[in-house]
This record gives sequence, structure tokens and C-alpha cells, in this order.
Amino acid sequence: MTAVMTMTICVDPGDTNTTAADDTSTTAADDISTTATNDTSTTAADDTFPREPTPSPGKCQPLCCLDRRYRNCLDLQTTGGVAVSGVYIVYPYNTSPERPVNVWCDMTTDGGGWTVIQRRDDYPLQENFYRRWIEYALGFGDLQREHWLGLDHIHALTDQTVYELRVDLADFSGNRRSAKYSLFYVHNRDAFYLLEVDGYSGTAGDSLSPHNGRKFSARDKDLDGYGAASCAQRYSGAWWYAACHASNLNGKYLAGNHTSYADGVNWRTWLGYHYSLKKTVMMIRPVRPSRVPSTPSSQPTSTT
Ligand SMILES: [Ca+2]
Repeated sequence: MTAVMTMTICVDPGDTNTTAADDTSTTAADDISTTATNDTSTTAADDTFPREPTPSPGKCQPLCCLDRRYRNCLDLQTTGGVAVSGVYIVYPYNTSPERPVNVWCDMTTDGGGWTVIQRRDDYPLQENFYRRWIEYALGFGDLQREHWLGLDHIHALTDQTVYELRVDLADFSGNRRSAKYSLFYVHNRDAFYLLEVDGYSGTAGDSLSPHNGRKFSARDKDLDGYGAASCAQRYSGAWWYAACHASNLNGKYLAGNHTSYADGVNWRTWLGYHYSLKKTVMMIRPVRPSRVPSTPSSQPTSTT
């Protein structure tokens, strides 16, 4: 019989990594060539928007009776019976199954089982997202607040099986939208974390598919599709830039309307290049085979 292990999951409240934003003295540009549509016709509020996380700095979340290593938040939910959102340890790596990774699991939104890979929100201490490529590879921030999980971890997760992505967005007027993609895969570091994304549905419009097939660029690594400049530097972010972007969720936290062009936390098909969103959550989950409707068993054929 498998030994039962009782664990307590803790988050270091001092691990916030909040530093002053770097100099982002880039100029506006109007030569962004994207292929996204101008779908801004969505008005319905998304009532499945995730609840606010409940930060509890300094406190630990008891996680009783783990008897195996869970590979992702859906595994924790379905196999481990975990129903409460929070920080948990998962073991996402196929090649290093002993390697633990702390993640925020959203167990309530849209059925739960989501592993959060990015979160921005209007906290008093704003995280700095204008960071180097290696920092995006390894991850940064506070899991209970603003953070980027890290491209190595995101690759490991999406390499397990077919993953879907959900992007939840909010503005400063209480409006919410979401975008969901039935396929989300991030290649490994050797492939510069190239993005594969497809199968959009939702209310925010599709501002991520234009980045399909693009490598990940940051302020110190220009792997974009724009020869004349660095998109990451010009738009103060880090993303799968083409030439340059339809979404910039790691851009500057400009808190609503801004006169500068496309350097905020922008999602073009909802609020465009001059509105920096209040809240963003990117989260991923294995596609559940059970969602495919079962076909009725075939009727026996009479031979008489
Ligand atoms: Ca470039």
C-alpha cells in the first residue's frame, strides 16, 4: 500500500520581487502589422471570471494526505480531490519527475483545475514585468499576486498532453472578458519557447492567434518578426512578438487609458492599443477527453 504523506504548502510572503520598473523610454510606433480581426462586438459579461485570490501572507495551506506526485492542477483536482484555489506543489517535468514546482491552482473558474501561468492586477506594489529573457524562462513574482510562472515550467506542463489556455481580462470599470484556446503549446528553450495556439472562443476577441508560430522575445533578446527594431523594447514587454503584437499582457501597467501607443497591458480586440487592462489571468489545463461526447454503441445487426 502506498505510504500516505501529509504536507503543508507554504509561500514565503517576502518573495515578491517587486522592483522599480526599468527605463522604458521607447517611442510610439504605428507600424504594427497584425492579422487579428476587429472583433469588438462582444458585450456580455463573463460570469465565470475567476474569483479574487485570497492572499494569506505568512500562512500555510495544509494539504492533507498527498499520496502521490500530482503533475498539474487538474490532476490535483480530479485525482487528489483538491477543491480550494491556492498555491500547491506539482511535478510537471517528464524528464525530471522528482522536480517540484510551486503553482497557483484555480479550482473554481470554468470547472477548475487550471494552472495559472500569468497574473496582473491592481496591487499597491506593482510587479516589474520589463525583465530579461532568462527571467521569463525561469519565472518571477509572487504566486499569490502578480507573477509569471516561467517558460520552462510552462513548456513542461504543456508537454505532458494537449493543453488548453484561458485568458481572463478586466478593465477599471468592472467589465470582464475572456478568451479561450483549445490548443496551447510552448516549445522548449532550444526552440526559443515558440508558441502554438489555436481554437479561439470567447468574448474578448482573438488577440493571441496572430502570435502563433512566434518565438518568445524579451528586452534583451530580439527574436521577433520585425527587422527594424526590438518589439520588446519598443512596447516595453516580453511576448511572442511578430511585427509586433495584437496582445501585450506583459507590457507596462499603465492603469487604463494611455496616450502612448501599444506599450501597456493591451488586448487589441477588446480595448485596443491605448487602454491598459486592470487584471489579466492566463491559465492552462489539460484537455479532458471526457468532454468528447460518447457515441452510442452500435446496434447489433440481425442476421436472421
Ligand atoms: Ca526585431
